[in-house]
Amino acid sequence: SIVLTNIQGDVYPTFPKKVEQFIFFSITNPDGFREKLREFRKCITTAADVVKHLKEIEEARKKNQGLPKPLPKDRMVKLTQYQIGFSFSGMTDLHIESPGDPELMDGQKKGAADLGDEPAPESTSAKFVGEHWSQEWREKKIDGVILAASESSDTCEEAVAKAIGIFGNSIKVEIIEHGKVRPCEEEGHEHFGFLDGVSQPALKGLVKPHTGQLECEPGAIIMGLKGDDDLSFPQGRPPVATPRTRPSWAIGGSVMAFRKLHQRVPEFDKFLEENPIKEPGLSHEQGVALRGAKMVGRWKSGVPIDLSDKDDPKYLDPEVINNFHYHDPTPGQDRCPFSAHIRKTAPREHHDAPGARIPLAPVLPRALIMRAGIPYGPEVTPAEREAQKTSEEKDRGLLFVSYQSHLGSFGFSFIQKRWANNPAFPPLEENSFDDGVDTGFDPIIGNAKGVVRTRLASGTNPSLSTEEIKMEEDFVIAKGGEYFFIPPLTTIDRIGNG
Ligand code: N7H
Repeated sequence: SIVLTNIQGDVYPTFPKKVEQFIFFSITNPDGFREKLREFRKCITTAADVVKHLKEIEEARKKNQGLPKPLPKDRMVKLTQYQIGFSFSGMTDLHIESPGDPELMDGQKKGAADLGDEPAPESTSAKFVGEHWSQEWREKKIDGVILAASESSDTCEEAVAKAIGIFGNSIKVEIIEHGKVRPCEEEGHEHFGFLDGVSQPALKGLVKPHTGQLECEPGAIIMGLKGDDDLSFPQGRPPVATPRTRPSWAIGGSVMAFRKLHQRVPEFDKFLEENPIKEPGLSHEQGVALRGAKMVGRWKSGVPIDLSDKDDPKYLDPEVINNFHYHDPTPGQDRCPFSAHIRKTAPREHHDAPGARIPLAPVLPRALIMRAGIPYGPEVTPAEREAQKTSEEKDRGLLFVSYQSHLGSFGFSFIQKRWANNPAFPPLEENSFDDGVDTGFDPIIGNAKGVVRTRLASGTNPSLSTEEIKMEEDFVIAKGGEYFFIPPLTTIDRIGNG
């Protein structure tokens, strides 16, 4: 059974938030830390708390129906939310055993070249200077992270001060990352301008899915629950799912992937301006917007291009917005390119070709992640827009967060490495067309530094599927990140009690 009071609340159902700070710390005194953790434990927001909070927000919304949006301040439900997690070095300090995830244990820095963030150690190409992890993310020892999320900058700042105050000198604050939703109409949109947080998997048994919403067993996200499986592919036989063996202290836990992803917004806009889709009856602006929608798989509003070749608000209905499968009427890419960000990272229904080397069908319902990121950094300035270039002093992007029960089998790093960074995914013999052109990179996050300079992606031109866009620059650059085990509350108690 699923005990919501034992699961931390950003894992599921994820914190509703406007402002969030991530406090990355090292543990200076493990015994002192355990003692302080007993006090901090009372502040942690559980899944049960968030579920209750979301119900209150919904009720407040209903009461406010007909009133102008956003909700008047006095009717807004306020809650400061906290979560805590540990990197493998922190787990070692606190004598937490390993939940058996090699990438979590190695840490993200060691895996950065594999994620495509850094050239492989043997490559010394000067071209890639400035596109690496930032110095602080390379050098700091990160043992854990505290998330503090709230409704306003002031309340979030207070929450951060309170958390740091509780732990006192048992920790050293190494890095703080500041996330904030974008202003006014852009609220909920990431910096390229697209609505984010539209498609989230519904955990079976916990959430009644909207029409077409992707569903997964809770074990894909939360350790030890149904669906926390390992898959093997014995030759000539159907794939075999084996439940992972989890020690009791890991049940209810999850792995958080944190990534600081710098976004080059003026450069992305320049690329679209220079590569509009040209079709009779389409203005330059419409061609620019269509190219962007084809690269992402949704219009900026969130409307999926698989459903509509126009940015039509009638598709924004929650019962419609996720109701597509890329298979209607054929599994081709006339409407949504195989390379589009949302199709690369969640291919939905995929019909395996007979004899496919690695069948995708059993992987798809498991390769779903819970996303809980937030934008960071300032809005693009008029000077940057004019220069079509990100200013050296401005850093903006996404503090990407995902939760999964295992990173490399089906979680974040599986999706990043095997799908987004892999120009041959989905493989040609499994595509419905065979014209000798690779699908190409995920144009948004596909990443292969030190291997290729110019990234190609096909399928984004509806009248010419073989046309490849050539991206000389990356639009998203990882500046740092780490993986954290997010323990269940009973294990937080166990750690606190030494
Ligand atoms: Fe992505 N973007 O603005 O283009 N993402 N993403 N993402 N992403 C999604 O459905 C974006 C990143 C996924 O179920 C949307 O919420 C940007 C990483 C997955 O249909 C938009 C960055 C990874 C989905 C963006 C970024 C993923 C998804 C559509 C980095 C994992 C759900 C809105 C700066 C490795 C797909 C929505 C589905 C959706 C964008 C990062 C994965 C607009 C800018 C690193 C699984």
